Amino acid sequence: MPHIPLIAGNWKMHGLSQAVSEALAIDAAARQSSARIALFPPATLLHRLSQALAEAGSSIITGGQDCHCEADGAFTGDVSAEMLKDAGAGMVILGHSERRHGHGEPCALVAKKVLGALRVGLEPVICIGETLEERLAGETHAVLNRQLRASLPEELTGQVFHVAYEPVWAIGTGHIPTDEQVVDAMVLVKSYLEERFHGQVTPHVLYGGSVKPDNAAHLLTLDGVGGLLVGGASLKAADFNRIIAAA
Ligand code: G2H
Repeated sequence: MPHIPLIAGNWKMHGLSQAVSEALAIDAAARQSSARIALFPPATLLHRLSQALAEAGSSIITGGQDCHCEADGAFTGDVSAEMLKDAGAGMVILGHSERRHGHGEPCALVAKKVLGALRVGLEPVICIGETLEERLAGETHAVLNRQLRASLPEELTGQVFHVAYEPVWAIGTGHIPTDEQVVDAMVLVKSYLEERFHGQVTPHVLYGGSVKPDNAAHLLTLDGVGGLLVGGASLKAADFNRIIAAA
């Protein structure tokens, strides 16, 4: 499995033009770090931010927060993987719970989007995670296994991709799972990947959900955690840079 952690900042629907300077301030910390750093700004900022980072000689990877599965067509409001790539992206988040639950995206659609990303060489970060109701009903393992099986397309073989475990009840709530719960999910994901790919792929398996500067270092010590997907705490360089420093 990879030794270099991946620290990813998902800006969600936050950020106007001036946020580009925040990304450049994050670049300053990224240069001191051996971790892989990725930023997922809103689509409107992707090109500008990618360009500014490239001009600064930054190694930060940029990415989209979602994409359509088709390359182009009459899909009002959608953005294709080709367009993300053209705007400078190297990665794309797919199947985030805010897409699964807020936009009713089923696993089968996530799998198609993964194929769209791979078509142009974007690294998909495929999100999975159980709701609180599912956890309380003892269904966590079944849900995660089902999401993995159905969101990772059959055509996925040796390509580069990543998996983010984000318990829905931990997202933006300040509630962090126990160490045991995080490790349990990591073991499940890694067992699934091992069984299916027999060591041919080495995805980063990220933890996401209320990651903060004060808990990042600890989360990264947990068995199997290969990086972090950070939402709210990635918006300000002052916070995100502390998380980068913890990696
Ligand atoms: C989970 C996470 C980023 P936050 O959605 O993907 O957000 O860190 O705000 O819980």
